[in-house]
Amino acid sequence: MSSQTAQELGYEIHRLSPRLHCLRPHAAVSGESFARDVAFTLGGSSKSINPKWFYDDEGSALFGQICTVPEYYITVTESSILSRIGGELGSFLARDTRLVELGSGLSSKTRLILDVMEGVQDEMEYLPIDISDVLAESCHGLLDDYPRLEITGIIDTYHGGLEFLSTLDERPNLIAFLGSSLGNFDAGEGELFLKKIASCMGERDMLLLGLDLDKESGVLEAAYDDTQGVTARFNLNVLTRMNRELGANFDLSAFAHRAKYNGSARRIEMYIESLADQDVAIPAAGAAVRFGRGELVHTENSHKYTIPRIREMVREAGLGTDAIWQDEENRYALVLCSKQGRPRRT
Ligand code: AVI
Repeated sequence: MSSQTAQELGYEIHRLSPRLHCLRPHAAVSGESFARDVAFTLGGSSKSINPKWFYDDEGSALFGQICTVPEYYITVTESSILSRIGGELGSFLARDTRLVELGSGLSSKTRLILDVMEGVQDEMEYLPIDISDVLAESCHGLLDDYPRLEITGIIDTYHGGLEFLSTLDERPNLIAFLGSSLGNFDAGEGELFLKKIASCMGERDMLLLGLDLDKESGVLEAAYDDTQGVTARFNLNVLTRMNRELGANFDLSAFAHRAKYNGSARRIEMYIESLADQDVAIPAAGAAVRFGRGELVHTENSHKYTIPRIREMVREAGLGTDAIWQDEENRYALVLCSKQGRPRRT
């Protein structure tokens, strides 16, 4: 893709090194849209905060820490499956398959896929898409370790990044959407997003989807309320962000983190509970919000899946399931899908 096309699509191009450039939309997510959004979601009788606001620098770093706490089995389990299936995954890749990653964050699991690509390809291309600036930082480390790798980072929403994908040349893409991030979409929205991904896929593209499987509530609640309190800090950090960016006056000691498993909806729900009757001003949002003692502010859903449900969602998105890999305890699944069913290289 030429730099002219990127500019026509409304991206600023930042050349960070000869093998790394990042694209950022001219109209980046601004403080104004954060203010507008929280004014709306905290303004009604049932309060919520969109989890997309979790990921400022501190929130992204805290999420990185969550991935290492013993109770949060998701990251280690996914990584162990990826390490185990390397050769098999490699058999699905062409010599020119480009890796596209939605929500790459710290790119830690990316390395496991790049290791597979390194065994199959002479030149490797990686296109991470993430709303957070952490993307650029993590890419520098990858360049040092993979001398044959070229990276184009897209600092944008998933939707923006997927639109960008459709402007690229005909090389096949392996779109990785890992960490069970699909689970954070609202009910119904995840299924729609899967359809959106499928609509951007060509005949030679594949999707590698990491999804957390439904399990005992105790295991799930511990994963989202770890004993070190990292998830609590991650959840409450959104209030600190409002204090800093929107001039709000949240007293963090008057709010607490809560995580509950909702069995009928098959999801973990995270909340921030107000520990007192209190009023909070959010000047940049032009809002004064009253919280009652015990009132819950919904901050995140994390949906959990069964294998039949995954097969159904994939089918409804118009894709076929080429492979499903699980860990020994059936905690987590990695699913490879494509439009027509991908033959393996022999
Ligand atoms: C990013 N996402 C998949 C995480 C999850 O497990 O739902 C976010 C998270 N929230 C609390 N802990 C982790």
